[in-house]
Amino acid sequence: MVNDGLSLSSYSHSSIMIAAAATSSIEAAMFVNCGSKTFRILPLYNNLKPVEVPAKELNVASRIECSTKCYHAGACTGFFFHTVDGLCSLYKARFHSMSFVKKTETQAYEHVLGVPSDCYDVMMQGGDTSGLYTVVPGDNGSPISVYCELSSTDGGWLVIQRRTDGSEDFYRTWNEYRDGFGDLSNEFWLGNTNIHRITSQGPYDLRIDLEDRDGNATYALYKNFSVASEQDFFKLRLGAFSGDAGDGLTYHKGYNFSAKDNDLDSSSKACSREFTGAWWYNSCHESNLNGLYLAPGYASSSLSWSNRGTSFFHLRRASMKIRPMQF
Ligand SMILES: [Ca+2]
Repeated sequence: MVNDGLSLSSYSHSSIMIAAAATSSIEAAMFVNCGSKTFRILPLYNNLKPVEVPAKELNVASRIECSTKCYHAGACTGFFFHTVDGLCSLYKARFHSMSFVKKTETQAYEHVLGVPSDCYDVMMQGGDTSGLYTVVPGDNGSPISVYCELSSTDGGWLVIQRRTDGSEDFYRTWNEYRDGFGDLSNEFWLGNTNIHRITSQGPYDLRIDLEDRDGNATYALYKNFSVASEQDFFKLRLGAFSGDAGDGLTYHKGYNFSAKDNDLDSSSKACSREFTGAWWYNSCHESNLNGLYLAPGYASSSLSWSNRGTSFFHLRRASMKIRPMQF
């Protein structure tokens, strides 16, 4: 075992691939119930072991027995189970706050808190109907009302933005984007502070669904999505792209959020006012999902997306949603 002391925040993509590759064979064992506690498997952390010394370590016959030990160990928040030698390691800290080294044949399970911290928790606790839910992120701050997209095949998504019909005004101020606005059941922005709090809990996938004026639907998926705090200007953090929509967001990676009353972009112009939206403008954009709804004229001044800046598409619908990066 190489003690390279990797922390999750500084992970290379190859490390994530190692963890992700282990997911397919263990989907049947996504979670285990023990008493009133549910432990969900977190494949991102599989084949890894925390550098931190466990609160307790013992040999057991199965992961069920390991979860029982965790259940009875008071403050135990999760465990790592070695599927070959049966070593059961109990921890009292949440995994996303730890550093890891490689350890093959290890599965990671974390206790699902009583109150869901995102829509994946809602799903794991039995939620199967899309709609409004209340979540409390791991910072134990104030509850957040969210819209969860839940389905038996591809559920657990927390929607952070949606455009459908132009009924909501999206040309708004920094504070309105910070706090969120709109109707969670239709058009809205969840709020940069809320998005920051949720995505601070661990690595998240971002899925963007788009529909152009002719009804053609495409999507873009990004690994490792998060939004920084207001102190750090709600900077966009983003990993690898996949999908059939073209990559319209990587150009914005690492840039501040800007609104019409707060120009924090890298252009000498104010991109927010130039393109009548609020976004992580660079100099200026390859996507403008908070732009005016189907405004006449150039698509780039409107709710739009481009394929690496080559051609801009007017969009009729758009939505952005997140879930823990573990599928
Ligand atoms: Ca500027």
